[in-house]
Amino acid sequence: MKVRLTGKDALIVVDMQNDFMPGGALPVPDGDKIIPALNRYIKLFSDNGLPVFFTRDWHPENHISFEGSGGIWPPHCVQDTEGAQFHPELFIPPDNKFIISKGYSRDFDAYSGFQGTVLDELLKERGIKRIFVGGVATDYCVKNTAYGGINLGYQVFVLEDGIKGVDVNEGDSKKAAEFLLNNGAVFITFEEIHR
Ligand code: VGL
Ligand code: ZN
Repeated sequence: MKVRLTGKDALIVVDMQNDFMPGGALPVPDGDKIIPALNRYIKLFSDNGLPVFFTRDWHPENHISFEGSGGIWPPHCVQDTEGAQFHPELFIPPDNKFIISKGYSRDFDAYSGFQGTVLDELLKERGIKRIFVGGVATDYCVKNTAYGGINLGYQVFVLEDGIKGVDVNEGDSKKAAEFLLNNGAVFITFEEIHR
């Protein structure tokens, strides 16, 4: 499918933070391998004057999602730590970009970039109708952000060449992709964007 970008499109890059990359606290295998592809999307959107949103996991110490605090995850993406920083090779455009922090309260977790954030307001204010979602992890925050967007009325494109999953259980990422497809998401690759 060929897709032509319009002024009603926005890019959402999910959680490309050090702790989710190989060597980090909660690594997504090969999470860093999608950076060149994501950078191509980021430059394309940015060059076309379209907004780019970067979500980030931004947990306090002792966050409920952490093992030892009742959760299932090793501590990760603690606010203001190196692990919570974006990967140094991720291209952050100088303007028309937005950082969306989520999971910032001790007692709430957020797999979706829309949960407890102003992401929906920022998109609606700008007249955005279609969102293009990439990043990590396919089976958690990408899935929930894309699904959140669908439920809020956006047409959602998932970047097939710009996502990676953790697959705690084998097949989780595949299931997440099927779930999103069944709910109306469209999977695209960079080559399918008309330029
Ligand atoms: C994520 C597990 C815990 C994600 C965040 O970004 O997909 N996964 N917190
Ligand atoms: Zn988290």
